[in-house]
Amino acid sequence: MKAFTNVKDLGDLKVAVQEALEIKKNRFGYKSLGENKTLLMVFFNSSLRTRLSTQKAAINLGMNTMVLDVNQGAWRLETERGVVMDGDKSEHLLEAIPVMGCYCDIIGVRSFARFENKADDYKENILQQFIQYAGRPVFSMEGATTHPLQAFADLITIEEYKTKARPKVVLSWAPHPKALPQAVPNSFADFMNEANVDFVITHPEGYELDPQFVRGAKIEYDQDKAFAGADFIYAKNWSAFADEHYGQILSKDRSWTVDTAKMALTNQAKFMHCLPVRRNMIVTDDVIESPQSIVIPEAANREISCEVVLKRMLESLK
Ligand code: AN0
Ligand code: CP
Repeated sequence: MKAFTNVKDLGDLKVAVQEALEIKKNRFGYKSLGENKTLLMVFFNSSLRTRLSTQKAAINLGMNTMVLDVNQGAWRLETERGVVMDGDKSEHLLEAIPVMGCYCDIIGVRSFARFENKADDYKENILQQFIQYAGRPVFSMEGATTHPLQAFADLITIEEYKTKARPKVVLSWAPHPKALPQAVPNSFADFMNEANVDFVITHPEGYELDPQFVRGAKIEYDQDKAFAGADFIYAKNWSAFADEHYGQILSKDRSWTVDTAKMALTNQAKFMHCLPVRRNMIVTDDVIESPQSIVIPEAANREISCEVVLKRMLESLK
């Protein structure tokens, strides 16, 4: 595997989930694979889970890890070609990326949507430059438009907790005070559309996601109707995708917050969220603390989804 940015990079998803469940039983089983190999993690944005779970996955595989927080201690990076660099940016990505590639074998990159230019975000301007110029396998640790390590961990979690062959999985928009990217819901839809689940997306009008990720998924604008009979509720906020409102907050309607009354409409659904989560905006204290909440095992599976990706990348180096 030379790049990991979306579901297609995993090939057969059933095989990938099986591989994940095997690795989970024996997570140090490939410790020699990463011997004398170095992972570089490059963060343009904050992280708790991705930072720790990715390092842990690399450690499981016997790798060394290095972390660069671009905004803390590195030179400020210009990302656009052709700019006269007479401002506050001291170095260009076009030098920085191949230099980073000199010091490592695999690179992970976190670079969120900037909401300045929709076309640049949806071209994955920064991540694609890493893929093109690093000379190393590159994986997304959440790009501008996708968060595939999260969605893969989510799918593994659903596989572990499902009680029927084809569960009903509902992706629900929920309110949040700040504008958030569409990466998490995009990737969740990308993966659920390839999985054996009855997939429904619910959100207020105006929050339609990019059709390349939604594909044939059912859209239900009435949250209560969507929740009826659900086996999994996956809550997440995102900002608007439509051109005229791109990156904007259109609603902070707290009637969309996932609470006990809404969960009572479901088939005793498990509650999921990628975290970090704002309590009593996205989900009430009661729901996230209830036995139906599986947000912690979901986060734990980030180590496993990443270990599968790193293992496949290490195998491709040989
Ligand atoms: C980010 C997002 O919504 O994309 C990261 C989630 C994993 N969340 C925040 O910025 C709060
Ligand atoms: N879910 C997730 O990616 O969390 P972090 O932003 O803390 O890495």
